[in-house]
Amino acid sequence: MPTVKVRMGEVILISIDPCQKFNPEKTILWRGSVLRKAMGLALSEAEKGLGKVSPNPMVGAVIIKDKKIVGKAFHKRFGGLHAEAELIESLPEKIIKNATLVVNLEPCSHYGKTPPCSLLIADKGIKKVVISTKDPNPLVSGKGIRCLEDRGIHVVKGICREEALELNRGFFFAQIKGRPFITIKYAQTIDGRIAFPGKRRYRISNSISRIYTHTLRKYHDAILVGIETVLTDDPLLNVRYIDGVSPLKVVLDSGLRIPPESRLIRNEEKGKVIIFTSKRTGKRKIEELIKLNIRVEQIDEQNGKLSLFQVAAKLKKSGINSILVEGGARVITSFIEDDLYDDLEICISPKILGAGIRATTDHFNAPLRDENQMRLLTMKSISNDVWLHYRRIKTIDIMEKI
Ligand code: AOF
Ligand code: ZN
Repeated sequence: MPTVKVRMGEVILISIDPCQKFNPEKTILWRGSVLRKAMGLALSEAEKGLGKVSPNPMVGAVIIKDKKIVGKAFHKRFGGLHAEAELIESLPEKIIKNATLVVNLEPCSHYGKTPPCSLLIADKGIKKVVISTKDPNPLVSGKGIRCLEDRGIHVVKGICREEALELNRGFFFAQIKGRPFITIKYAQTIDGRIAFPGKRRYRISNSISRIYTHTLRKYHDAILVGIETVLTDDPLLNVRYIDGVSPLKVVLDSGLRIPPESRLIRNEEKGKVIIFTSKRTGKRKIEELIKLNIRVEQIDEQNGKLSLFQVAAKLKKSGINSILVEGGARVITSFIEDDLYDDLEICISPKILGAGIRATTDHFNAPLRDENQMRLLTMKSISNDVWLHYRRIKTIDIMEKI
């Protein structure tokens, strides 16, 4: 039975329960919302590629024949077959002929790692293709749709568009804007403190909120923190408590103060840590870290801090479509000051600290800047904590143009 599934708290995604045993014979769709339900299933399929396909988008596909879903597939790994090709290869030719294909992204039209899906679809005699959105990739953008229409295939567009945009927001945003989608996340007390003064460690959010934090982590390609956070908290920055692939871990460390014995370096999963440091950092220190399998990138400084524009550009070049900024205050302030953020995920926990550090530092002064206007996407209570998810109007405008 179709269910309403809430993913990451902010998206209501109509989907077929993925735990339900898939029985193509019995899956008869209701009239009227047939396409939305089929697209819900395609989106659930697509999401199975989370953590495995980036920087490619997550794509799922479904075949409908005689009003029944007869097959489903998804893009399984970066460089592998696209969802449509996976699906077409898995079914007999006579089933595919004259069928309807439902897929959450415009089928591609380029010769990349695999031949164009749009040609394959046409060759196999599919008569109707249903998509959520255009592919913003300039190699495809509209050409896949045109290729299908030129071959007499009816293309229905815009089904579950919002959900599809949300699922691949990093991919869409990075394609259009040329930088990763950036989410700033922090937990604060009800008196607005994110930490004690000095180096004392203190946990603000509750243990159930922690699971949500790890869910946020697995929906991003990279987690970024400043060196102060590493020195104070000695974090692992991986996905725990839930299943999921850990993102790339990024540390901003202009003086390369990171201790080789920190957990981030000791527990390093191969090639999963990048440290950005200044061009003034001595070669010896850098070499020591490289020997430990850590990637170190030297970048320019602006106003005494590392250039976040270069950080964002280098990460995008490394295939990172989305970044979760996890603090501390200096780093959060810098991303806001440099206009490099899209979403805010703020946890408010019923604790009172009195003296302590705020999310933005004192020198920061941006009263009522138009740039910072946001829309509340969701508000949820997790045990005793409240989570606010905001998105900038600027970012919403960009996504709406797709
Ligand atoms: C589709 N179906 O399942 C995916 C698509 O490097 P390649 O050759 O795999 O091409 C990657 C691009 O193809 C990617 O940037 C996006 O535009 C599109 N991804 N297209 O028809 C799929 N994953
Ligand atoms: Zn393709």
